[in-house]
Amino acid sequence: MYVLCEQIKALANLENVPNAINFNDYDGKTHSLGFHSDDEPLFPDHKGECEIVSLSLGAMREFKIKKKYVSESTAKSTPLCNGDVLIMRGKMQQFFDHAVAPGFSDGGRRINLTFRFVRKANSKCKLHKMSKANY
Ligand SMILES: O=C(O)CCC(=O)C(=O)O
Ligand SMILES: [Mn+2]
Repeated sequence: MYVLCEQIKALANLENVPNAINFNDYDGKTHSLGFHSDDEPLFPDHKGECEIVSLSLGAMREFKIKKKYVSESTAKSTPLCNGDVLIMRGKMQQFFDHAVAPGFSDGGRRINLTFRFVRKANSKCKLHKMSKANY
């Protein structure tokens, strides 16, 4: 896992190695993720910014983005295909929501990994220790 985090650091030109990975398994076209933002207090740095690198594997799905507190009909979308890397950074989580829409798929399975920086990680966490995180 740590090697993968190092590769993501290089690929996305990150300053540090991510110390957390979130795994999503979309098993078929009905699985989806509603509008949300990853704005939990454990993610942002001292400037209130956070960096999340998302790797898509498998079936294509539609990724939607919209400003917070506005209608879902205003959302913009982009397809995420096998091998695509999407980077969410800056204050995006503060001002925008994102979602993975149902239905827009060939029906196959999609795996998504999001690489993150948890600022107040549990010091016993192996990945956190290996990343030598100091944030
Ligand atoms: O599956 C995706 O592309 C997005 C996943 C996501 O937004 C999340 O895990 O918070
Ligand atoms: Mn998210």
